[in-house]
Amino acid sequence: MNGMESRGRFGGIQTPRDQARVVILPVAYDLTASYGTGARNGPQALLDASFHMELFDERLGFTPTDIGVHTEEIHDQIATGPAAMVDAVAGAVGGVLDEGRMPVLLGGDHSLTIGALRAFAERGISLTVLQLDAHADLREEYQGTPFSHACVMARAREMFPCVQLGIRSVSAAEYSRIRSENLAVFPIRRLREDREEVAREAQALLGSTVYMTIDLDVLDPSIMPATGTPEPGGLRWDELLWFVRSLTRGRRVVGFDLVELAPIPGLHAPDFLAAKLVNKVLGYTIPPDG
Ligand SMILES: [Mn+2]
Repeated sequence: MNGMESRGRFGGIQTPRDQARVVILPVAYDLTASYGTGARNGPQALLDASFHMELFDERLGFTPTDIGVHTEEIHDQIATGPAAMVDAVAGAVGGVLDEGRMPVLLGGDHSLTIGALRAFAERGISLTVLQLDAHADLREEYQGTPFSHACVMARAREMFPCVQLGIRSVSAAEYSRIRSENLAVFPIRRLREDREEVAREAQALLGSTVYMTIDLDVLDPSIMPATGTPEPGGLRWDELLWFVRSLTRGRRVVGFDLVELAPIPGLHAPDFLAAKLVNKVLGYTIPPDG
């Protein structure tokens, strides 16, 4: 049923695009990286790792990719800058939406999310953005562009309501804004104190339709060192899966992205983690029966 085995395709399988329910868009982009670079190599490393991964999910009892997954060629960085990159991503995601398929973006820089959300906004799709991240990303502008990875959630909030979890690094201005506007930002401290209560509060804020953006730096650097701006005190693997599952259950997830994988040569565990996370999220959000 699955297409021919091939590297550069998620899980080494390829369903023809016109039969796929999910289209994976790998985007090699890190133009706005401010500290560690190399996120442009993230998509290739994730896809390579996914080739060695067991596609059957032993907890779920099925193979998430059986729903039909098509991986596009890796989109290369557009040198003309962040705004052009956001436009390109919006176009690619829009094409997937117009075919009635679910877009999954692999980054690359977190600013890709702005383009993805714009595609939904342009089509009048209403949704809530669920962000899992160490950073609030609420800066209006950063290093001369409003399309920086540090501005993702500022742009997202112009389009959609947002729920932010796992946050443990904010600027003074971001801190003030979160307080004064009473934004739905759940710091990691609260996730640790009482995750059931945080999940209940977040569920009440999420609508029935969700777009999820996962910045890998939400995880602890001990298991995810391969990211541009690692922050200590992050989630463990099982904690992240618990939140993803709790917050998406019963909701329609119309798309998601996994960003900021910046592979470390010779250290393949983070690449494998990222690949496995995509498979897990697919399994949680789209059961084979629809
Ligand atoms: Mn981040």
